[in-house]
Amino acid sequence: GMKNNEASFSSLALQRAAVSQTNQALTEGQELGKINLTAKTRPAQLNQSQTKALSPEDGRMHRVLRIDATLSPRDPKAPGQFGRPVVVPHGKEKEVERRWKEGNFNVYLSDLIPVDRAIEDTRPAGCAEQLVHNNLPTTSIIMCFVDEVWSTLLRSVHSVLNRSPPHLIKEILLVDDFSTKDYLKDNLDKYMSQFPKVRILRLKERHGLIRARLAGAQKATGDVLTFLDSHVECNIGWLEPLLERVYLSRKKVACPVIEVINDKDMSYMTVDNFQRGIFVWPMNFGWRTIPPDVVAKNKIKETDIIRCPVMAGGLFSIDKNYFFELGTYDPGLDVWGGENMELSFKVWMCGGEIEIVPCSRVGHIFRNDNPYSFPKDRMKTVERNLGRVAEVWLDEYKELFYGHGDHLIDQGLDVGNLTQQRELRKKLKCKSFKWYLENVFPDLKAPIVRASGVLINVALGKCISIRNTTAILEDCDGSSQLQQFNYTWLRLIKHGAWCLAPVPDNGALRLHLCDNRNKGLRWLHKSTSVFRPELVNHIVFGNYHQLLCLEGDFTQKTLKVAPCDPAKPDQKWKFENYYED
Ligand code: LR7
Ligand code: MN
Repeated sequence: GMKNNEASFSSLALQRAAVSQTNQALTEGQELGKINLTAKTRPAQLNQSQTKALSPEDGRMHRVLRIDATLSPRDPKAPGQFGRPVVVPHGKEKEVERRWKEGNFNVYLSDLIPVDRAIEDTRPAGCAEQLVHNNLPTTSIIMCFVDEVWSTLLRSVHSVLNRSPPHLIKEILLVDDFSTKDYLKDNLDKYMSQFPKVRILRLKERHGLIRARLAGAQKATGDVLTFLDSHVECNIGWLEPLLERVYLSRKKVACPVIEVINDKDMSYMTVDNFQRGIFVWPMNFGWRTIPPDVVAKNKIKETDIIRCPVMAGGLFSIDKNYFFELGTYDPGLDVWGGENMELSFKVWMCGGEIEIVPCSRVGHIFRNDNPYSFPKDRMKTVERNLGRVAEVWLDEYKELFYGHGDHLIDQGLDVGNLTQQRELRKKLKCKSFKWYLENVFPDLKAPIVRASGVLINVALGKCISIRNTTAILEDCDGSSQLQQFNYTWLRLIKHGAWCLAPVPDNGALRLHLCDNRNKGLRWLHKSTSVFRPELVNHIVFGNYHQLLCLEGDFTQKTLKVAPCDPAKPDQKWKFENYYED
């Protein structure tokens, strides 16, 4: 059957399930078989015969792990130590509640936990034995924030400093996106002055995370840019495997496995293996587990690199020059959202790859809502950003984006000027979205039309057929070209370049040259029930708008639009084929 898709923009920040017992194994095994789910180059493993041969001169060496100062923490009994859950002290519930909104997580508990707490080494077995090159590129860590909670921001920075080989960290750039909190001014400067590698960059107006990251990238001096959110905890050995990927190919964009720092008890929790970053229409990011049979058949190991259609967005390493070659992010994206889609499409379609590196783990506080305010409406901001992405990267598939957000079709989304972004795509000679679908994300359901074939009147068992510039009812004949229609995501009923449309005023039907922007051509098709034109200006009876339905009259062999009446069976229509689940 056909679902009526309600607009489904995630109104809340994405939650992530910590380890689950039941993997939602989806049935994409067949589709997934078409692509390389894992990278061909597996990381080198240390074995007995190699040990002797390995010396720094070989260009390879052991992983640097001993530099983790938090393995034996100062205070093993401190709350939250080793990533354990913290219990709210008796009588402090009110305070917890009061402070929650400072970050939309348990800020009270965060303040109780040491800023350099130890967390469990959650890497899959085998990671500690992996080898990386000893001449890895250096990286600049770019962490932008707006009104981040003090203890969380500090813990993020400490986790980078304590769990990264110092020689690989060129600098840590904290980009303050015009925060309003006083403690993020002098106090932060003072605190960070003890770490020579930490630099604070302050924006003079609120730019949002996209342009804030770009400001950081402009100032970065490392070979690689590593972006992080400002409420993370980098785990043991997180950095080397990311840089190793970029070192192997400068067009690889490497993401850690993002683990969960619980917003309620601040515990550090691991997540299921074998997850890819994906999206569903209208471009909502999500994770999807590779089905167990696919894992088994392809002998995918827990430590294998996983190639992803899209990245989550917040945490990744990318070669700095490559990032600029790609034209960075679209600087026209505002505040929050959509930039992960943009960069993912750009990377894949323009010759790069997005990978999740299972031996690299970073915890992130997942929360139900953004704690900061949006300069403009949050939903509209995200939709506009996604609209820009759709217009530049999705080609003919952009209709699926609009079609899955019902209101988007009519809203006339103003996405701003796109000339530069489209020219960039041309200049980079990027591949088509169709190529992306076939080669990177074959399991995405992306039917270019919603329904097709003959269009049958359910009660009469007769079909619509083209006659000159109009349409009539006649016996169904699937082989007749004149009876073939496509129902598109923009709700047009198309016969080639021609669209079925009601004649204004008299309710008759005619063919009109298709035009995606002409609202008068749109038909809402609900399941297998009725067609009705949208409320459009030219269908006006007296001085009120009315819902009109397509109606067949068999004796006359004619079609017309008439007031919708659920009791009338001659207003029920059905296409031969539907492509939605
Ligand atoms: O206006 C802003 N200015 C900022 O500097 C808004 C945000 N920010 C900062 C903010 O303080 C934080 O450090 O930008 C960072 C990301 O903002 P969050 O933490 O509110 O975003 P999120 O974790 O809810 O959302 C995910 O999607 C975003 C879409 O634009 C970004 O790509 C985030 O980086 C991204 N986070 C992750 O990928 C972590 C995993 C969550 C998922 C999925
Ligand atoms: Mn975040």
